Amino acid sequence: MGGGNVTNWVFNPAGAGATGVIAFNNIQAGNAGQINPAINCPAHASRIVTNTDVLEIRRASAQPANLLGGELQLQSGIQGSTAFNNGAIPPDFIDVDPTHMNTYNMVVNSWYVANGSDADPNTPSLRRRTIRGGQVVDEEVIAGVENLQIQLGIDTDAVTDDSVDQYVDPDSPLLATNPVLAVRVWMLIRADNAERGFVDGNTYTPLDNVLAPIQPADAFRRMQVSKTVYLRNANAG
Ligand SMILES: [Ca+2]
Ligand SMILES: [Ca+2]
Repeated sequence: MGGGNVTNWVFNPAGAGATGVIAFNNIQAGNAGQINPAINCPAHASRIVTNTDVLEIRRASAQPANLLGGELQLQSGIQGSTAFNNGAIPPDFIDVDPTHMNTYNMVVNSWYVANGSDADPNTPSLRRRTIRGGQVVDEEVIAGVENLQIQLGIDTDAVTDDSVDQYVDPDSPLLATNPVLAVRVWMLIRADNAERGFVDGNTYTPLDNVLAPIQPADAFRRMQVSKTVYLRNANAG
C-alpha cells in the first residue's frame, strides 16, 4: 500500500551515510521531523507508536543496475560510494574509468511499530517500508508487535579490536566516533485478543538506557524477544 516519490521519504541521499545500519531512537508519535527533516509522509507519522525505535538498513543490490531517474541508486568504485536518484552519474565519478565503477540500486528497508494492523486498527504491528521500482511500499510484517527497541554495539577501544565493548541507544554521541559492529533488537509482542480473567502483571524492561519499565497490567498475554546480529564486513566501512 502507499507509495510516493522516494525523495519525499526518509531516504535522504545526503543523510547519515549511503549504506549501513541507521536507527532512530524513541520516536515521538506525530513528529515526523524526528525521523528525518526530509520526510514528508503523514501516514507514517500518525501511525508510529511513541517511544519506539526505527531501524533502517541500506545496502547495494547484489547485481549492478542501469541508470534510472527516480530510482535511488548507488555509484560505487574503489574510492567509495555515492547515493543519487536523478539517473546521472554523480559528479565525483565523472572522471572514473567506467570499467572501475558500477551502478547499483539501493535496497532500503525501514522497520517501525505502527499503532494498528491491517486486520485490526487497535492491534499494533511491526511494519516495513521499502522501495520497489522507485516507489515506497509500506507493508505489515507481524501483527501484535507493540514495541521495538534497538541498541548498537560499538568498539570503543583506542585501537579497535573488532569486539563490542558497549551497547548504546541509537541517539548516542558515541556513534559518531566508534565503529558499529552489532545490532541488538528487542521486541514486545502481545496476543491479538484480550483474555478474560487474565492480568499481565509482568514488568518488561525495554532495551533502552532511558525508557521506564513497562507494566501493562491489562488482559493481553505477551512475549518479549531479543536478538543480537553481528554485522558482516562491519569494519570495512
Ligand atoms: Ca530506544
Ligand atoms: Ca573492542
